[in-house]
Order: sequence, then C-alpha cells, then structure tokens
Amino acid sequence: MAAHSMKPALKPGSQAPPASPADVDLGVQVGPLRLANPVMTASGTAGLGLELEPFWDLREAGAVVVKTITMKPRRGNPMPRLCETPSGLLNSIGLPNKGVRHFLDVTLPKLRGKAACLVVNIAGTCTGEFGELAALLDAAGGIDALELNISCPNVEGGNLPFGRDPQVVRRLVADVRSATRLPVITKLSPNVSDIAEIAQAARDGGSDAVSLINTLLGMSVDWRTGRPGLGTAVGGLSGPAIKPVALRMCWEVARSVDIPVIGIGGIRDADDVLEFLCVGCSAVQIGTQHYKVPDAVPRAVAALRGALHAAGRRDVRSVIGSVRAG
Ligand code: RRO
Repeated sequence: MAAHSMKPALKPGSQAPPASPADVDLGVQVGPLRLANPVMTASGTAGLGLELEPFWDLREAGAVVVKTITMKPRRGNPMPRLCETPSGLLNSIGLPNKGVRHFLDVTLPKLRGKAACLVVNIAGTCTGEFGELAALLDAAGGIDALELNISCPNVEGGNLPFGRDPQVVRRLVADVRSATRLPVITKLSPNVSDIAEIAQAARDGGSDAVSLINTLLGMSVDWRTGRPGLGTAVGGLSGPAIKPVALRMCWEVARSVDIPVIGIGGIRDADDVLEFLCVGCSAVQIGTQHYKVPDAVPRAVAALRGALHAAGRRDVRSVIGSVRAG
C-alpha cells in the first residue's frame, strides 16, 4: 500500500492541515480593516513608529499605531515618567508631542507607505476636539484608521474626563464619526466600573472597533525617602502584570458588543496573542514588550505561523472566539 493512503481520511467539512508554517493564513478582518496578520504595535510604546524602523520592516506588523497626537504641542508630565515594578511598568508620560500640525507637516510624510496599515491615536482636550483632529487627519491622506484615546490615565489625575461616562463616550464617538470616513477604533480604560457598558456606548456612537485595555492606575513608593516612583505619584501600569485583567475584560467586551475587539495588555509572544484571540479578540497590540524586545512584533508573527501549523490550523481566524466558557 502506498504510504500516502495510510493517512486518516479527513472528516467531511474539515480542512487539510497546512503543509508548512508559510501556508498558514494570518489575515484578519477588524471591521472595515483587512489586516495581513493580527499583531499590531500599541500606541506610545513605539513612538511615532519610525523609532522601530532600525529593528524591522514596519510592514511586518498587521498595523502600526502612532503615539497619541493632540491639537496643540504638549510638554508631558514631570520626571520621573517611568518606573519599573517586578512584573510591570508604571508610566506617567502625559502625552508629550509636537501637535497635529507638526505631525501632518513633518512626521506623516516620513511615515506614509512604511506600514501595511497606519493607525493614528488621537486625544482632545474637550469632546469637540476629537472630531476636529479626526477631520484634519482624514484630509491629509495616508492614514488607514484612527484610534480615539479616551483612556489616558495621565491627565487630570487619572479622572478620565472622556472615558468613564457612557453618554459622553457615545457623543464623542458620534462627533468623530460625523467628521471622518476613516475607520474608528475607540481605546478603552480598565479604570471604570463596567467596561462593557463603555464599549457599548462606543459602538452606539459609531465606533468600528474597540481596543482594550489602556493602562491600570497604579503607584510605587520608596518608603525610605517617601518618594513615589513617578513624578505624578500615580500613573498607568502595563506589562505582564496586567495580562489576566486584560484577558478578562476582552472576554467580557467581546461577549457584549458586535464590533471587533482588539486586545492589549501584557502581550509578549504568540501564545499570548492566541489567548487573546481565543477569548474573542480579532487582533492584538504589543506594547511594553518593545522595551525588552524591539522586534517583538515580527517575532510573534513568525511564531504564530509556527504555533498554528503545529496545531494543524490553516488560518488564525479559527481561533477567534474559540474559548469554551460560559
Ligand atoms: O502619555 C501617556 O502618559 C499615556 C497615554 Br497617552 C496612554 O494612553 N496610556 C498611558 O499609559 N500613558
């Protein structure tokens, strides 16, 4: 008998396993965005995107997300702005950037064409400013989507002026929706009592997707000097410490809204990526890991192919929402 006829017959409807990791289809759909793979960079941890260029070709990421742009230039928060803790990083950066005019005139021309999908993260100082920023960026061309940062923990003492009240969130997103035809992703904070309710408000306002979680409010202190680790005392915690919280929140949100969820929070490698997809995320963002492994994104993408091939999966989409719980 020929060796090939010894293989077990495929069950009706099942697909042949991929012949090699290169045959695994990593494409995902995030609302109107078609991504070549589900691994994005997280805003803020890759600067304006260009900072990672010496390490890898930015086109290898499903999408590159630029650090938050505001209408006017901002200097950021007092030093120290970063503080390491045993399993996570505290930050209080405070949105330093040169403002949208500089971004449009200087940065965007350098970024155009460098990423497979370019997402610009924006923050306003009032709800109307989000719409104004969206209109300006839309008109510039070369941007594939906007991420609305309604969740920065490092303004107004962590009070989240735009991210906590569902009615404010719905109005803000609706305002942006009417200002742009670009896909809109709303980035949510974990520092709320019901994140699913905020996700629903974003959906009701017309958001195409939600991304979560931004950082968790945290603090560190040196008891000998009495000095907190951050200049603002309180800041946002990211990294492996927050992964279980992020995974739980992504699961909750994916069950309660009918728009795509992008998972963020302590993602380091392909297994982490697949865990977030399993609980219902359509894509993920890698952030803090960049400080240890600047090419974490292409590494995760390559390992994703290997892991799916080893599991006999032809495509990554079969993992999305495959969690067996409640
Ligand atoms: O710049 C920051 O301090 C910052 C921002 Br915009 C954000 O969205 N999340 C965060 O942890 N830090």
